[in-house]
Amino acid sequence: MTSTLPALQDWVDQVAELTQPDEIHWCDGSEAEYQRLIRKMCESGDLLPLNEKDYPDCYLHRSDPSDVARVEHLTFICTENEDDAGPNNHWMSPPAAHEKIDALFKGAMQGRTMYVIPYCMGPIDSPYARLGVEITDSAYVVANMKIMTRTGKQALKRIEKEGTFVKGLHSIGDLDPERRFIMHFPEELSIKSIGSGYGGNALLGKKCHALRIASWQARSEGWLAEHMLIVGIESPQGETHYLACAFPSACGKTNLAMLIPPESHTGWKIWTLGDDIAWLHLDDEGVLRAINPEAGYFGVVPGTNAKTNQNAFEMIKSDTIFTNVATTADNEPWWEDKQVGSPATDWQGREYDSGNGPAAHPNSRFTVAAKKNPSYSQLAEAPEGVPISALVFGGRRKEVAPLVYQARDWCHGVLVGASVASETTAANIGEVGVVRRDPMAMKPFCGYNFADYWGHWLSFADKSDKLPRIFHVNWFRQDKDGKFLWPGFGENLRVLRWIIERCENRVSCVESPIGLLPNPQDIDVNGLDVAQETMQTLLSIDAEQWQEEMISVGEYLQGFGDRLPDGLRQEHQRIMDAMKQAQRID
Ligand code: OXD
Ligand code: MN
Repeated sequence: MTSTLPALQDWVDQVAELTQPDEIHWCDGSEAEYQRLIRKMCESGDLLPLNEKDYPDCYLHRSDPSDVARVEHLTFICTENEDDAGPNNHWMSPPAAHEKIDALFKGAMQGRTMYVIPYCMGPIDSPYARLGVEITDSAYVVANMKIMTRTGKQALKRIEKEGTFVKGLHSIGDLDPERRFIMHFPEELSIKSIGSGYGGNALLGKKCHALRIASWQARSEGWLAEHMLIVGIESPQGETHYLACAFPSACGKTNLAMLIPPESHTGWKIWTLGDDIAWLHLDDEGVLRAINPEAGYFGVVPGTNAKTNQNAFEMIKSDTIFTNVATTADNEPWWEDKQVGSPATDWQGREYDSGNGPAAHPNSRFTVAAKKNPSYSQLAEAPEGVPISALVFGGRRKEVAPLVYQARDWCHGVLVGASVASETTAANIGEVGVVRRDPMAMKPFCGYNFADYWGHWLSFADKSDKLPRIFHVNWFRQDKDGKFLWPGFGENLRVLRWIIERCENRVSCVESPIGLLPNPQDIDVNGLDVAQETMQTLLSIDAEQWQEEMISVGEYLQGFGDRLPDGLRQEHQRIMDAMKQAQRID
């Protein structure tokens, strides 16, 4: 196959010239092609079939033990001007980056097949969708991209019609961490990634395109590309509200997107539109609408069980690619907190020995089509997306942040988003459990200077008076003995209900210097074993802790120097003053 679009054909030819593959395969995105690749990988040992009876069409891939997560320290934004990448990114000049990485791509595909994957991020007929082509030498990447995006003929047709697409070049190289780089060239709409076959480093449609490059595109085109799930909440009366929620990696976005209403909430329904990424556009009426650019889930497996996420638990019983989980003696996939079965072989293929650490890697993943989710919303296919009532930020914080609060207005909401902090998780290589600032949960994913990004966010206030309300939640608050104060999971619906009531102006709130808090009695705890005292704690704000928090936020923001938008600086000052004022009154 070839393409009628010279820009595409020329690029494919140049890449082949550089990387010297044995053959070139243009992916048509068909089921037959997927099955052929699966068979080939089973023959080569790249995939291991799992128990066919209980896990039909499920496979296990074991990645190189040095290649198990995103590598933020090896991820670069390569813009002409270093300040455009900002202090939030690692930067390299485009010529230096191309030279460095092209040297590694030289001959990298010798003896391998080069796959060309045309893909569409978003519903194929959506004006909000964007196109890309990934070239890779990994059949595992092709199979995952088939599940995660809309690949193949229709995408190619649209690329040839529009002529614009993101170029993503990927090779697993020799998997040596010393020769591993994930480079982004937003000004050229291109990505080059080598040395990793794992997740966000290799499935270029996801973090590299749909967040880093798209955030750049979004700023120049007037929309937002965000690390947000999209969920619909339908009341027993049939009223549905859509929320887009940003949480740092591995903080429960997938669980929240597929929440199962607790027994106490008969008649409530949850509709999943996306679990990781939202592209947000203002429509002609000024309503913010969201599409999910992805078509599948690449979710963290450990912790998934019938109680925490029944939908995911059921959905990954067939047609799923597992990466780095353990297996049981009868070849079923196994992971920590699965709550059934026990591990015989760990994620590295060794006989299980608890002395070697967890059986499944903490960042082990499932790849599965979104349509398999029992709570999948057909509106995920709607070209116009869904209208968003509320934007919700959150982090994993043992203390400081209350269960929920509302930002006073859009500008305050941008500050709330910019102040997000969370304890780090295994989704990135690095220390786990330390609090770091993760503005809008985009620290690893914003493809340009955060200061400019906040400016872009602030500019929406001038474009529409129908913007969503903005909230902050924290499901992870603990008491002094380390016990979670809030039950989380399905019970989070109770908090989402308060958020919706606020959007509908149906419930009052308590004003505080940090924002608008619920009256404790307005969060329905009927049937829950949560004492009123605990609710008070969950909704309390400790003046001293908040003083420290806001000083630390201020210092963080100052790190962006003159580029920091005045609007954000003033908003921060406003909160500092309000806190001082409140202390004087106390
Ligand atoms: C992800 C992540 O894989 O955020 O979604 O790390
Ligand atoms: Mn994510």
